[in-house]
Amino acid sequence: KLAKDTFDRVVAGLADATGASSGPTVPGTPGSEPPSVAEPTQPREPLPPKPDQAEPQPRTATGTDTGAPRNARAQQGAHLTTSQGARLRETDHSLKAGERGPTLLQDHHLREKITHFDHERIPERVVHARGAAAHGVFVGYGTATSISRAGFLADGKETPVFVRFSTVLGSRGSADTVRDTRGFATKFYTDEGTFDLVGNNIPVFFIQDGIKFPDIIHAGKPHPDREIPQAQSAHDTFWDFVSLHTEAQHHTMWNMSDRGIPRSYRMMEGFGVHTFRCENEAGETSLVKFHWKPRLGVHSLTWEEAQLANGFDPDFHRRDLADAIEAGAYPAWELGVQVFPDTPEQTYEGIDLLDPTKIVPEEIAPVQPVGLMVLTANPTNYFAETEQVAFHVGHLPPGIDVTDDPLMQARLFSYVDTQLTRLGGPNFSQLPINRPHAPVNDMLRDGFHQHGVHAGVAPYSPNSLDGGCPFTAGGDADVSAFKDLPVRVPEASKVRDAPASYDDHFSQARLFWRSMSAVEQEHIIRAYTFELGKCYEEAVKQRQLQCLANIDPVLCSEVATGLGLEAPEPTEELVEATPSPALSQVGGEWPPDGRLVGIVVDPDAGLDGVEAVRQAVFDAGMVPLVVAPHGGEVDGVPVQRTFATVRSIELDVVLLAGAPAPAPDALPQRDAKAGAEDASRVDPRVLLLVEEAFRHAKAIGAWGEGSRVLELAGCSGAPGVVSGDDATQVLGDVQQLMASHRVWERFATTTG
Ligand code: HDE
Repeated sequence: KLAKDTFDRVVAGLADATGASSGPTVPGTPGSEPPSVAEPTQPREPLPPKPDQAEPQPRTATGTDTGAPRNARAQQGAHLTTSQGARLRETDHSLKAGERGPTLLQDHHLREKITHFDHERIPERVVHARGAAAHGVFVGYGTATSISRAGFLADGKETPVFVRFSTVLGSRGSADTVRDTRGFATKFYTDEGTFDLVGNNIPVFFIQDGIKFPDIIHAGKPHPDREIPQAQSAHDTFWDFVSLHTEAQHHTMWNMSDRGIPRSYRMMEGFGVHTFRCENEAGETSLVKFHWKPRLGVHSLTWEEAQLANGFDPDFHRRDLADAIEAGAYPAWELGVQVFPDTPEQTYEGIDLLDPTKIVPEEIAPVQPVGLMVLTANPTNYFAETEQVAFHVGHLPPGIDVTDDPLMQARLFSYVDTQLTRLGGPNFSQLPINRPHAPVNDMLRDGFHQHGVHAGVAPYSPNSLDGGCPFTAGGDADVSAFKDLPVRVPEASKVRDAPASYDDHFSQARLFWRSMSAVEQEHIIRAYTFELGKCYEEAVKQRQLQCLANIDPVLCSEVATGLGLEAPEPTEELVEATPSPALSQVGGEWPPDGRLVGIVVDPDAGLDGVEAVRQAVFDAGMVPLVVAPHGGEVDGVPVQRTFATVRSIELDVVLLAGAPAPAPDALPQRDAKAGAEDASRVDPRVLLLVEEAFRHAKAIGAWGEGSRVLELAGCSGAPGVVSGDDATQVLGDVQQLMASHRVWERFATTTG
């Protein structure tokens, strides 16, 4: 309830500020303005950014407000200039000795233009290279003030945020829907300094100690000889490593589950992974794990959808995020915390809180909501913002601190180090997207790409020549971060080792497996079978089967059968694991905001009910897409997709308002088999759409002639397939089915 109030308030406030309506507005849908694209005839100022691209207020390198308008860009005036501001007469021809002669070295404009172009690319991130991001706002509920004095958590406090989602293994140009972990990194521009919560969509990690990070990443990345496969874990080096380094098995199980192929960034959970230490006003500390809970629920693609999307729309997640924000279907997450007493053991119910391969089930430590984040604006420029944003685990506000988790400790070192190469020097925090919104007065000086024009003569402390400025906070605990909590370090000898509790590598993988529904277990079995089936080395497959035997014998034997190998006996005792229902994605009902509803029409048979359904879809906060044999309009209704441009993966629901006959340019017809004659009377691309939507367990609805398509596709009367005479009634039934995301009973299972 609280979250809903806050969500409505944020969205309403935004509508007031921008004059935008809070409902979806896609071109061609009722209520939206037609886009105006005119050929330019006169010089004019650069186009202003769209309302969904409002960036944070620009600051100077030392943190003060520049007074420049939001979205101030390096584009001024109506005319083309050199980088020095000299007006250019033309830019289409280089300076040559005669029309057919050689190009002259003195052509500064040519050289400046080409040289800059030559240096447009910067090194991509060594991991998490492929990403998409958005601006938004975080609103505190005030419920966390008992554990942390961080000001951004106060009741009603609004803090601008920038969030970057990513895949881990693929390079910048790789596909979005690969099986992988997703990054979920949030920059809170708090009044007390920037807080980066650099998390993932999976709450555990492959390794317990940061020193192993290059190993797991080298194993997961493409093979060094052929540089294949791209953005995949289905290959020998990955499974070689994780089957030998068995602490990776829990994370691997999550990757093989539906969590490895999210439906949308908007429908992922996020986790801080490590345990943090929080401190309240009274100086009391507690141990805390951060969780992001999506308002739309946690949903995934099917494996076939993910594979199809990699080809048909490699930008599937990136497009989904930007479209939803542009349509006004703002994605939202509640930030929650699991809170544990800060005891010397740093364990909870026997679970080691410093071991990043372990979760604490929500059933024994509930996630308590502390604020709401709503993403409200797309980046204005991908490179300037999404590419240049630099996160760091050590960017912490007062009241939130690190722990001794050895993975976290290594990260504290790594993130600045990587930016030095990636962003070309130590001044990356002066880039607009990285500038804190709190005033900065840091005494850091010079270096590549220094934008600050620092005044004064004494960038050192103590000084008297600049009047002793800037002053430290001294003993004022309210304002100082890095308070250096007096946490006791156990008396110990230097040692390259881990505590005994880190030796348990299988019990939580088993807990996860046991918490899954039969459908989810089936998906996990098939994922392991696929991934290991893509390996060449039998020794690797057998070693991974041994790990599965130590997790669950049924899982192991099903995968072994798929691989045609013997299932080994467990080599470790199978500890009984109590299932955690919170880990399953099946069950529950969720809002349909921003979902895409395809409406297939037959222009030759009229659009009975289509307009009413479009309006109803729109009113429900979803996006109607009319699908027809050709573009343009049908009976005055705009067509958003043709049979040539639509594929099932894009649609959450398929509605059939007609049974369009094959177009002359359709796919080759089926040959004369039983029933083929009937089927050939409907465009085969429509049948394919329905067949795929059915296989992907999506809701399907039809009315009038559309019901004939269901008959021909052989799915009439099946679960989740609705037909009737009244179009809006059909839509109503379909909407109910959509609330649970998939028609789960359509999936076959072996374990249920
Ligand atoms: Fe990262 N990680 N990481 N990581 N990580 C990077 O930093 C690293 C780890 C995560 O959208 C890099 O700026 C080490 C855990 C995200 O810009 C790099 C270790 C978690 C992102 C780096 C870890 C993450 C990164 C690459 C083991 C989940 C993308 C570029 C000690 C809690 C942030 C960069 C963005 C990015 C190093 C482990 C999440 C190289 C050494 C655990 C979401 O510095």
